[in-house]
Amino acid sequence: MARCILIGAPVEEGQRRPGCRMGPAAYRVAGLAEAIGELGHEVDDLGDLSLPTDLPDAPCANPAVHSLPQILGWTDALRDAVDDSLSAGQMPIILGGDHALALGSVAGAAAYAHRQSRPLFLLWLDAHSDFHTPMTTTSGNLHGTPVAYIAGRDGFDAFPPFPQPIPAERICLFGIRSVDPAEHAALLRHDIAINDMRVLDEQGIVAPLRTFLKQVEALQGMLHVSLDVDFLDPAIAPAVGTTVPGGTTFREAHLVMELLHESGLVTSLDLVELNPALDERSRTARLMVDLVASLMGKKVFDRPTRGG
Ligand code: B3U
Ligand code: MN
Ligand code: MN
Repeated sequence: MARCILIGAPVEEGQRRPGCRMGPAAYRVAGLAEAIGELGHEVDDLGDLSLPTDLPDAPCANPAVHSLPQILGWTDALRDAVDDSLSAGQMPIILGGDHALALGSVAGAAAYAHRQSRPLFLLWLDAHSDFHTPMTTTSGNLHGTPVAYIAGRDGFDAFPPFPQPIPAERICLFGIRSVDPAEHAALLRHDIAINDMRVLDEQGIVAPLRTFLKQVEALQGMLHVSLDVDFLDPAIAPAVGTTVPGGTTFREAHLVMELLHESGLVTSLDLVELNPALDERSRTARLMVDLVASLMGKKVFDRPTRGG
């Protein structure tokens, strides 16, 4: 059984639409702690992190970029919180907040993994590749940049150096269907596993996910999972600012979570981009809670684990 710690991260400066700051509260109202606790896990709630008050002055050569000082502040806070909870033997579950929070959460996981001399792997469940740097983004929204930071790309001069960049072969993008031209060009130069919707339509979700999980297992790695609400089809998960049609179905998403549970490999988790102001009677928040329950071991019917 895991010792989970919920970390509220009311980050919304990584994009322009207000509302993500209410995400942590929406997960609590939707019963996230109770759902995890019912499965027999220990669960604590750290409450919400707050933005440090002494924000650095951070000019950026790309005039499109906004809210850089705030995102730098959140990055520090998230990195320390995730590193501390992993160091205390807990499984951090970050309640976002937009995806810019992963600049810090994955940095925290990487700092801890580095000290333990364990390889860290990243599973990015998202409609987007989030592979911009602050220099290439045209929207100026830093929630589109974490994978590039984590992979050690140039262009993050304003940020602390990423503790131990994750080699491209240990990163898996899963469910993507919206990639900007600059991201596309950069992805071609990196050996990141790109399971876009074309791959998932053709092969289903099981084979590509098992391939990646086997790599994690072979190296006894740690696995950080970053779940963006827009990984899901907007028909079942409307509460997100950047809906992209053609996302994963309810059944595919649960199967991903069940396979992750069976693997026993997940060591930290982000829940990002939930915007409760766009939700319909909490249905997206409740779906995300149900998905976390599947990830933490909830089953329809308990049968012996199949090999694979
Ligand atoms: N690639 C676009 C759109 C985007 C990225 N992440 C989200 N949207 N959620 C950008 O703005 O960087
Ligand atoms: Mn994202
Ligand atoms: Mn996204």
